[in-house]
Amino acid sequence: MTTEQPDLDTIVAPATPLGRGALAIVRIDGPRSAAILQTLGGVSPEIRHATHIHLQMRGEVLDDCVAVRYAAPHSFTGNDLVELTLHGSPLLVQRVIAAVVELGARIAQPGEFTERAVLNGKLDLVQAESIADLINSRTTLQAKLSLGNLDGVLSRRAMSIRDTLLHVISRLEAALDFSEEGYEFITREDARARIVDAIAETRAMGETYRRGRATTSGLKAVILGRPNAGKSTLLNRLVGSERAIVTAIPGTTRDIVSETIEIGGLPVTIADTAGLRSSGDVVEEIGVARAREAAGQADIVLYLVDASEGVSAEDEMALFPNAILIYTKIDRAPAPKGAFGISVTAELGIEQLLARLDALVRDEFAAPEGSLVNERQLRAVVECSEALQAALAAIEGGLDEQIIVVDLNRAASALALLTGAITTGDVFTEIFSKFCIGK
Ligand SMILES: Nc1nc2c(ncn2[C@@H]2O[C@H](COP(=O)(O)OP(=O)(O)OP(=O)(O)O)[C@@H](O)[C@H]2O)c(=O)[nH]1
Ligand SMILES: [Mg+2]
Repeated sequence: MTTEQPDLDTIVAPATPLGRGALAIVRIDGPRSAAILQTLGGVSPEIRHATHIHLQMRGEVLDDCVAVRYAAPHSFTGNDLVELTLHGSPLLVQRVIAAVVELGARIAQPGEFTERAVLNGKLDLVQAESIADLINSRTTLQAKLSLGNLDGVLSRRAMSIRDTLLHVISRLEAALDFSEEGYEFITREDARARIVDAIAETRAMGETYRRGRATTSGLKAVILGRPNAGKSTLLNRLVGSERAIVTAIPGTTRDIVSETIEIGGLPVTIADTAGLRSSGDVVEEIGVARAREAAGQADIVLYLVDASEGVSAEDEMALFPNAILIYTKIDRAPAPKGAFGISVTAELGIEQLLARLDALVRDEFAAPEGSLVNERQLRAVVECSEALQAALAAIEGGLDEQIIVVDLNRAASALALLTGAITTGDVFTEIFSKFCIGK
């Protein structure tokens, strides 16, 4: 059985990157997908059975492939859907797609498959967003967060708050209906307690955003210090290659040199910068300005001081109170008592530094499952939280049920907006335009 959706376009796109590989997948979604497969393959495979098919167009062979046909609503999108696993040549993929288009499909917009899945209630918005994040994830921790949200951890959290609010709303409304008889279906104290709980829970959700964002986008670390402190040497050691030029001449690095490595399960982009001093050299001055700017925006600042020189008037660590102070070249002179020191040349303190960074990233930035990961999600939670505060003020001020219900409804709608239970077209466009074609 297939569902008739005559108005829906049939769309097609490669689901795998256009390159050479063993296999390439083309997806066709919509009411004409099965008929198109029938025309190209001469057969209509049984639903959900991987079937070997020779694809032809006007007698010309396109490829032999494995086709799987899904019938609405039991597919990723919820529509009739066909997946063709072709040989992994961009030429074959293009020819098959051209044939499918000739038979009445159109090329899909970016994110259109996922958008259809959301429209058909197969995924909610948070889950759809987590597909994009999952595809873009570079570390296991990032993947874990996205998989959790795809599995509905965040959505369930939001929905459980919403359920509580709906519980309170329905009882307050029932009381309104029977106000003349003086019935009460929830005490004000009980309603208040539930609102207070919901406020605490939304606040906790809002607080996950900083970590959620850090985890999905990765962190920025900046190595700062005076010329010759050993910044470039440390960068090279951390990334494991001669990424930056190292010389004994102070003022070697001018531009920012950066490289991304994994620390504490997150991608951390480490930037090596120009040594801080006023040299009078135009190029160097620009480099120093860039170094300060980068450090101002960084999540982590490593401030390096040559142990044999100590801190001088030109040092600027006071401007970066959260910086990790590291004495360098301790093979030549010891770090001051109690201070942390390294030597790249003698391989001293490097393991400890890495362990410290690892702990810092895990303790301060790594997101637990169910964290908010983007601004859209945060906006919804903040809006909910504001409406709940208003509801609390109304209930504590002894205002009418009607007024409390308006605020609670606003809070519940904000949560529905988070998962896309109610959604405007604009939000959809914004979210799905960030996907690539075929997703
Ligand atoms: N003995 C010793 N020398 C080091 C160590 N680390 C760096 N050096 C030397 O210190 C000098 C400066 O190193 P760089 O890494 O270029 O210093 P920098 O802070 O990047 O300097 P600028 O780019 O000029 O700001 C080079 O000659 C390095 O070989 C170390 O741990 N021990
Ligand atoms: Mg340098």
